[in-house]
Amino acid sequence: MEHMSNPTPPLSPIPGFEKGRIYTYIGEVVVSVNPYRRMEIYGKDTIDAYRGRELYENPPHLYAVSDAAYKAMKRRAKDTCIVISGESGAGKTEASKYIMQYIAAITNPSQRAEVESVKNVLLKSNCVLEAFGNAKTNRNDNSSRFGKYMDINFNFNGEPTGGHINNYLLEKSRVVQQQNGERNFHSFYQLLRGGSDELLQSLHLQNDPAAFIYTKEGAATATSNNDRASHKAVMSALEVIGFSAEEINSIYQILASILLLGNLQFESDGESVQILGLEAVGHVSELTATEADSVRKSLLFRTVATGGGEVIEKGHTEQDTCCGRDAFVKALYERLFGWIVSRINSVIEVKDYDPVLHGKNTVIGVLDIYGFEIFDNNSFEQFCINYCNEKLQQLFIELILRQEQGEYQREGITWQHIDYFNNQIIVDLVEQPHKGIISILDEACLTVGKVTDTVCLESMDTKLAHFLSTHNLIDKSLDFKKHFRIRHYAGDVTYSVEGFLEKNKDLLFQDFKRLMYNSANPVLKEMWPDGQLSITEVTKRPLTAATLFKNSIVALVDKLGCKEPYYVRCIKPNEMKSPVLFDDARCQHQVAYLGLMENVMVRRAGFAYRQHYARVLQRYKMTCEYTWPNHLMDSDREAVEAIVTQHGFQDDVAYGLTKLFVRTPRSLFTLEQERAALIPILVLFLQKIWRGA
Ligand code: AD9
Ligand code: MG
Repeated sequence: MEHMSNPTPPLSPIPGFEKGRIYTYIGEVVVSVNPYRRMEIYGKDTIDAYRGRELYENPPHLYAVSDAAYKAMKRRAKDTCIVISGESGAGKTEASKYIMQYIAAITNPSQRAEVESVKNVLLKSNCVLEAFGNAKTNRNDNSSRFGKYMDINFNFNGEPTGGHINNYLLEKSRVVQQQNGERNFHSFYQLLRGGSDELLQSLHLQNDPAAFIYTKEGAATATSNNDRASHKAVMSALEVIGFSAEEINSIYQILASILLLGNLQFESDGESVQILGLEAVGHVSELTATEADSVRKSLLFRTVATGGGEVIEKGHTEQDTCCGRDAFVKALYERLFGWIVSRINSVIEVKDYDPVLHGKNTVIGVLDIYGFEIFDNNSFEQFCINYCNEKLQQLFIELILRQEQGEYQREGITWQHIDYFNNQIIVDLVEQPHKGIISILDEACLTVGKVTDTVCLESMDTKLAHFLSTHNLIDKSLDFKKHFRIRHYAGDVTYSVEGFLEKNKDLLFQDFKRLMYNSANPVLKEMWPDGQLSITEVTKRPLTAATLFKNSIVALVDKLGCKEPYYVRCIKPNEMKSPVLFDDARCQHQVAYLGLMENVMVRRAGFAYRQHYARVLQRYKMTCEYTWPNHLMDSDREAVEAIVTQHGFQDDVAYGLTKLFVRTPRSLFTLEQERAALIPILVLFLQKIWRGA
């Protein structure tokens, strides 16, 4: 772990990685390197070793930071959060699961049934959300295609009483199209490969992903996921969480409808559009509990209100039919996902909690969101994902600085300012009202008439001139006026502007909403409350996808900002998913953009370790003749001074009002070693006394 505190060179080949030492610290920030292999460091013994211990008492581990967050929450009644960041495939989701498993393992020692059941649902929810929200991408076989923030609620005893999951912008475009070598969401393959013949028959499906347009691309794609086993696990998780048989069936009916709708073919004779093969329409109507003729009509026509208030049906062009259908299935999937999350929330929400009766309710939040992405072709989704990562980087900078500064001020210690690379300017470039990229996109979407993606790109060029002139942040370039490039904190990303406006508008004909609202299936109906509006009541200008996303991320950052933060920074060691390859250049790049060097510098200017005097004393008093077994000094602080002086590292510490600050971990290791050496002697000594008595 020493390498992190040595800035030159930033990261040289690390023997630790091959030996399986995948965690290190910068202060309290855990830096983790994805091992790409199963590690024997998450078992019960390890959990026991970390339970209730301080950060430096054990080798670096996720469990230590989880314990720190838990202790802060329990002892000081603080809301805390653990923010996990890093690029796609760096290990965020795995880390979030280990954190949750740890918290589950160390709570509720008395095994109270209601607490166990909350824990069980929290743990099982991962499996379900991953099935519906993750997919194989070219970066990660199990890539999160949605952002997840989970609050776990605790009562005054520190036992989990419930939780709440917030999900952020599911990448729904994946339902209809995937890049070469990628897959649709796992859920489709799990159903097709794992569903029983009987189930598939009832859903009018073949058990072959290659038979469906939406799953064809991914059908032959090798993945490390076992779809059949996962299907079983998801079914059982749904049951454990409390989904009824009808609800589970409805979920599969929706998935099947999507696949069948995707296979529909349309034909135009120049005047009107027809659906080829009406049998499938019949199946969709059966699966969605709607009228076959209504399904057909929603696909081919849209109801419009004329200027005079008259309502008429207007036939689609063939292209509109396809686009309308794609928008419909994307919305079906997105709403299904949203409904699953809210259904889980309804099970785990804290009920009947009376703060007067039960004491303060505190939370630990765990954030696992999609990592920074650069693909060959980057679209609107990558733009949103990367903007979100910019926001989180902002938060990291602010909190880490604020936390340090605040701590030194509170304890009366002089603080030395360290300069950071501040990515605020890139955040502004994207989100600034009236001037940023999102505003320009929104304006283009609201403009009546044909504003194309290219026209929008042109207007970016003029409107973003103020950014261009002062900072070389955006580069409207390159070939054929279809791209623009942003200098993100984590690297340059070239976005293809094609489809940006359509994805931002995110239009769905009201006819589809009404169709679903009129379904005889209550689950489906519940997902489409806005379908009850008639065409004349529909709000004309709903918020755009980018603005909705921005608002949700701003709210998230606010939420995190008022909690005590703990950080896990994940690093991807190589592009090959190899357990033995440590690509220096790739790692150095990540270390640089994650701001880890500045983080190290702040810690070096400051102190790596700080602890309350009483706690230092309790742990190390045996290593000093003046403090063992008890000290006779006026305060714990003086006793700690005696320990520090006896070990000769008085130049490496500062004495705060309530805490001892140690500059380098080395001093602490000396103490730890001495303590470890003394323990057997002490045990012998105590045994002698005991026998003598
Ligand atoms: V993304 O932004 O959602 O695309 P993540 O979440 O950062 O990404 P993930 O946790 O899914 O990455 O990790 C990718 C893969 O690395 C996993 O599927 C595992 O195969 C592997 N991995 C990650 N962390 C560990 C670990 N601690 N032990 C073993 C790991 N394998
Ligand atoms: Mg993930």
